[in-house]
Amino acid sequence: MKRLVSLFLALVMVLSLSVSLAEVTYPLTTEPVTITIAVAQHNSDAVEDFNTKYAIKMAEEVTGVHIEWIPIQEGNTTEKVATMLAGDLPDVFLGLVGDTAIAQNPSLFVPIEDMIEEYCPNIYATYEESVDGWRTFMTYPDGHIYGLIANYRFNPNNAINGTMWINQTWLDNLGLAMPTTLKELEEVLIAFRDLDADGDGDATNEIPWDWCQKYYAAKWAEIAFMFGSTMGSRGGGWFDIVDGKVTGAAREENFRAALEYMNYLCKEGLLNIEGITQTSDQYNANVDGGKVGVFTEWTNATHISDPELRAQYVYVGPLSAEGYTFRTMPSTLTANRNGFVITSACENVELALQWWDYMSRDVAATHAARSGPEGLTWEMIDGVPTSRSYTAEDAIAFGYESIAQHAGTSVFAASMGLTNCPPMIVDSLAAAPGGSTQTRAYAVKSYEPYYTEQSMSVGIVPTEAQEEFDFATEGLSDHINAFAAESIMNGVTDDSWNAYLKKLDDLNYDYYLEFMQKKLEGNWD
Ligand SMILES: [Ca+2]
Repeated sequence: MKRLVSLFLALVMVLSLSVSLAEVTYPLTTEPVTITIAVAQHNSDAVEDFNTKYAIKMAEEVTGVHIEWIPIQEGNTTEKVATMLAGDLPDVFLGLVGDTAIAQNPSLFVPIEDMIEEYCPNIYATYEESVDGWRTFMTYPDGHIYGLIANYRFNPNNAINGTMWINQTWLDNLGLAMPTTLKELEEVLIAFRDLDADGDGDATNEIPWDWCQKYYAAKWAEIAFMFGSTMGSRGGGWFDIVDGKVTGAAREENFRAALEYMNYLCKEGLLNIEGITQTSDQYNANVDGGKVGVFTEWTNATHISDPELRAQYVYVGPLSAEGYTFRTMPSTLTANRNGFVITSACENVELALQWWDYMSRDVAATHAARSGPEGLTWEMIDGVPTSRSYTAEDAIAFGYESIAQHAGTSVFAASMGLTNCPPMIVDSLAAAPGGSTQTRAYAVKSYEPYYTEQSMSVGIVPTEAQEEFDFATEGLSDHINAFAAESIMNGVTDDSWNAYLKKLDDLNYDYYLEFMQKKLEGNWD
């Protein structure tokens, strides 16, 4: 009965829609039309067939446009996209191409600046209402717009990568207080190492603090921040910004201090030395297995599937090392101007635009495109899209038997829709009481006082400047990461530090900083 009611409601929604949007008639086509879309697939997405995802299925039913999906796993996209650009173009790239690919190959893409208002009336209205200066943000140096925005307009939850979590039950078992400084954390780690914190009778099977350089939310950067070093920030790179000036964070003494401290922790068995090399699967298995006292993650719910174990972990605010203040550079813009990009191979440009406009038709539709059917992982409360705490039973009731065991985790959330490339979402979901989104929001909030005053601007870099930069700074990131790994494993000496600095010079680090200064100012003259 409940199912019938929601079906009826969905039907009413569809019918009322065709009334309210006078200029667009659905279906968009009565002839069979197929559009191929290469799409960035979230690493945690457990659903193979995008056409079974709720909003996409509904879009085909209403618009009559069939999509043939080419999913490409995130983190694995560069080479595959390059191959496609070299000859095997899909009709559309969704969440896969960046500024550089477009600026370097403009003939492979369709300029759409004169088509948005006509073929995407809903999107146009949203941009006009909610995105200040959208034309400037989206227009390339050649004067064209090639993409429509995907992802959140801005989401505070996406400003940083990891937040830090500690097992409260272990603290309670050992009669320990919540640490408020890195020094206090060290005392806790010693107890986790030496005592049977989880109470299973074995005092040697705890990993006091785990991390993983191959996992975006658990890299050494998360520990460098505790020493006031912005190296590896989500919103930056190998630099800091102080009073409007880009500065060389890679040369700073606090970066060295962070690496030396990590080496000390590893030697003492307080930090998992495997963090340098272990895969993200290994890391997540350690965390999911309840072996870890302290870790950094998106939230405690990201990979812990057992709700009871998940509830043992609480967030720790940012901890500062002695003599330093925590510091990180946030990413202030999550909107992807190259979200939905039509290529020169597309024979149905208008239909492609209209299909994406249907996916973007209103606030609820944008959330459904990312988070699945209303009433499961999210719901409308007083007209506000709000995340919802849900159980495996709820998931089964909505027809998600095959992934119900992942209910409450990022795997389930990522399987609902276009996780990192939905049509632009103006405001992220409001927090559900007790839900993991709320926990993420609270955890992130505790970091906000420690953000740099300014972060990198988001203008499009001219092609020549970008090409010169890519060429001149090739190997710089590898050098920094290799030095960090070596230092965490074996420590830092004056000799190793000086050799590292010398090679930074050789790899044009000064030029790197000058480039970042120009980018910050948007000044390419
Ligand atoms: Ca134990």
